Amino acid sequence: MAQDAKRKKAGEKRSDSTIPHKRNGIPSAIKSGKTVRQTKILAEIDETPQTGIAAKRRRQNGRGILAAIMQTLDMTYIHAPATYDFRERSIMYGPVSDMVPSTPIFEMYPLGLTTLCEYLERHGLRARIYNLASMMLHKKNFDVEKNLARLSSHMFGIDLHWMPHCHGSVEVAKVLKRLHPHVPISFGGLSSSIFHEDLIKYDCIDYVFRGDSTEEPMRMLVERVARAAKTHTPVGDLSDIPNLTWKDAEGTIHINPLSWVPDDMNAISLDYDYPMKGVLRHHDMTSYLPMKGWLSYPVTASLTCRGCARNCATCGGSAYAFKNHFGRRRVAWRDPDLLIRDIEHVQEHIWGPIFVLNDFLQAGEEYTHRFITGLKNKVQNPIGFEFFGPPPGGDEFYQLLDDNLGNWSVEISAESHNDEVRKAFGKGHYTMAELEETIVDALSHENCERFDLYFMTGIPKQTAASVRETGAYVQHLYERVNYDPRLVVLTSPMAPFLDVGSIAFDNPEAYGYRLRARTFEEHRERMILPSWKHIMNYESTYMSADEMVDATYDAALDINRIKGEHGILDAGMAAGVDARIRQAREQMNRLDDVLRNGTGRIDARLAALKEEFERLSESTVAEKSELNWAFDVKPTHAKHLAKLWLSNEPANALAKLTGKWRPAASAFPYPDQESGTLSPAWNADGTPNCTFKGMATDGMGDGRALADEGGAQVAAFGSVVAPGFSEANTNAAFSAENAQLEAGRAGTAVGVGEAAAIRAEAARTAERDPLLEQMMAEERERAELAAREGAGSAAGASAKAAARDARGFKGAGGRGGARDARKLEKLRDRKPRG
Ligand code: B12
Ligand code: SF4
Repeated sequence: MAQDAKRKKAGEKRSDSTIPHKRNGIPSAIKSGKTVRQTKILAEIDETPQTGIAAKRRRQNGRGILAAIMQTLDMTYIHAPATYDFRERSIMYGPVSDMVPSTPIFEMYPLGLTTLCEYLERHGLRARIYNLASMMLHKKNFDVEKNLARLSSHMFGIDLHWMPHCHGSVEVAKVLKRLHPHVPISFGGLSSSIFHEDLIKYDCIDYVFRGDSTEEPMRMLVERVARAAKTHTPVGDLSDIPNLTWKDAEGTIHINPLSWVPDDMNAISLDYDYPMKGVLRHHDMTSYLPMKGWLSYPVTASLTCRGCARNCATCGGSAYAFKNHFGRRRVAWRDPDLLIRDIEHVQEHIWGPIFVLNDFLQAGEEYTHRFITGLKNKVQNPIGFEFFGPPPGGDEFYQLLDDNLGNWSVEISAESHNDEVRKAFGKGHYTMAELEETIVDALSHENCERFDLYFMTGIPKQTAASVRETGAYVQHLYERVNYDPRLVVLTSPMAPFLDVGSIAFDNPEAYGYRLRARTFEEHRERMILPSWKHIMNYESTYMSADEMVDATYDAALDINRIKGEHGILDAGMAAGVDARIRQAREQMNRLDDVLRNGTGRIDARLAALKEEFERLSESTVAEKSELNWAFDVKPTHAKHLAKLWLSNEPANALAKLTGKWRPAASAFPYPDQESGTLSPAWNADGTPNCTFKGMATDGMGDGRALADEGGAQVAAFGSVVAPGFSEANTNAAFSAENAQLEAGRAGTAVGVGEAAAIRAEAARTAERDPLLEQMMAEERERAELAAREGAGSAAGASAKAAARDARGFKGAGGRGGARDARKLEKLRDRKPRG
């Protein structure tokens, strides 16, 4: 009773009444006993025939207690699919993932899982990654519950970094809690940081980490939870762990200050040592794979920083979002020497292309020079750089790339060809004319391998007519570069969500949006609607959802036709994309018809369309393998891999014999994570290190702030600021938010419900429509059925159903992806350079 009253007071709701209610790994509860459900599942495993895993388990029984002790890890990170039961549901995801290598269930896990694991390993803890989404995609009829039941860990961590995982992450947490009721479950990632107050209210979630740097806070918690589990003592008070939102033994919610925001990114490992050693240690490749088909297309990423100096209106990773929701007031850079070493080390073992993400040009001239000249004679894999606008220095800068790299590529997202629209989006810091110049400059350089240019539909002020003009603009652009096939233009919709935590999400009306989902639960509901048009959490006042779908497909058709006609894209591939776009459009019409004119349960009506939905939810707006770059495997790769295997396998086996896991930490030394250095926007002596128009009074920091030409404050001392940053190219809301911040930063307050990340007026619920109501009624029915059958949740009911083969989704990788990439490279090579 007392517990219930406290929970009510804390605003907590019981989302799963079947879960025995022991809070957050209170270790007195960490017993060897299993729940009825867990015992049932393990019994089922043991009743299976004398083949496969069950038989293997029996064979391993001889190792008994030793193996059981050894197999309990301190931490297991699980990456969930975006929609948990995607294998059973019929959803036309559309082109939501066409611009990333993943399939529409977004099986790629955040890079942070590798840095978290490595950091824990380095500190004597044992951690692994378990990419559940990848397992569900790769393995026919993969049984989620049976496999999750087998995991043995003192704590679980589930990433909710990207909002599309709001459905899958929570459903997996529910299943895990049912199977391992005494093991605490933690959440983390950018979206978790925003919705931490909602997440902690779930019975199945014990801890939520906020912020973009959780390695050290996580180490503090895992150490305590693991120690408590081993000694059968309580975890105790956690109020000293930074960035943590948690529940105590009574279920009372606590929000610790978001005070752990390191100023650089040098204490973490991005050298891919951990995942390679992890695979060898656990003898399990699939659960570490970052995406479907990765083995045939082993792409890797290098991150230059955490945070961003720009303020694009719809971006949940903008300076605004980082400042308001993740407590970051300056960009945290990775030292260029470390970045170079990361790249060198990665390519010893992995032959795929390396994407250098987050524009390093923001860090200034010195950083740029050190990084690029430092790469000379060290890069053998294809390498590409993401820039947020035309690089300063134009031709001279590209010459620097040519002088130091034998093969480089560039990627820029212009979003719209229309300067007004781009300005409203927050990319008014350059004009389209300037972008054209930079494309011409880049392509005039011999070593430029490709230049990827992205457009996006659904951004502020963009009308359907403007989207449809994209084709004509792209035609003009290709004419200007003489149809150089190294220029690869792509377009996609802003889908499925307008980023939570972005300026536009927090101020939708000011940016011409009507939100269809504001709260966490509303987002979860939308994830199971019939198509991407329905799932979207926003509608623009400049074009309806239907207009957006149509205009997106039209623009994509035009761009594809231009590329096909002029040999930028292989004619066969272009014809395939053309057919798929047209079929996808027809399928959307058929779906509307089924929804409008059909009767009975919606899920039953959609079931017949499932196969087509899957086929038309990839490579629609563009051939997905266009994203791929060709690469070669060299004998040195085989040599290094053999060396890695030889130096790890026998040692791992030896450790196993003594009932231990051998550490999988990086071989390189890294310091512990701390806070400390100043942002490149400010010099060490406190003077501004960027173009600004004046000083203003800051309500947050030390009183100083940068001001724009009108004298308005644009950023406080110490916060992230891009050169040329001004109110004109961001927006009024930014200043308004800054004014609000004087009273304390939203999302970083420590009182429950006080200055929450989502302000009260923004947290009001969105309007519901009849389709959503009907689908939610169906979900309730499923949940009731599941409860009667003892599975405990709607998703559990689906999971119990025989899982269908999910190989309908291909992703950008696979042998087909690599073959297409080679074909396209040959096209590009035909073009005379210079
Ligand atoms: C790099 C990047 C990517 C890379 C990701 C590489 C990778 N595997 O991580 C690529 C290009 C593949 C990508 C794709 C997408 N991205 Co992206 N991406 C970014 C970018 C530019 C930087 C992210 C970053 O700095 N990460 C570093 C830090 C913050 O994260 P991290 O180290 O991985 O993890 C740390 C913390 O987040 C936390 N954490 C993370 N997981 C967990 C789990 C637990 C249990 C705990 C405790 C902590 C924790 O701790 C980690 C270690 O300290 C941001 C924009 C920005 N400026 O931030 C957008 C951003 C994150 N992406 C975004 C989106 C929407 C996407 C896509 C969904 C787009 C799409 N529709 O295709 C896809 C999803 C891909 C998928 N899963 O398959 C949005 C997310 C908004 C939101 N809240 O949902 C952002 C904010 C902006 C944007 N629109 O691009 N992205
Ligand atoms: S440049 Fe814009 S879109 Fe890219 S991460 Fe920064 S704010 Fe987001």
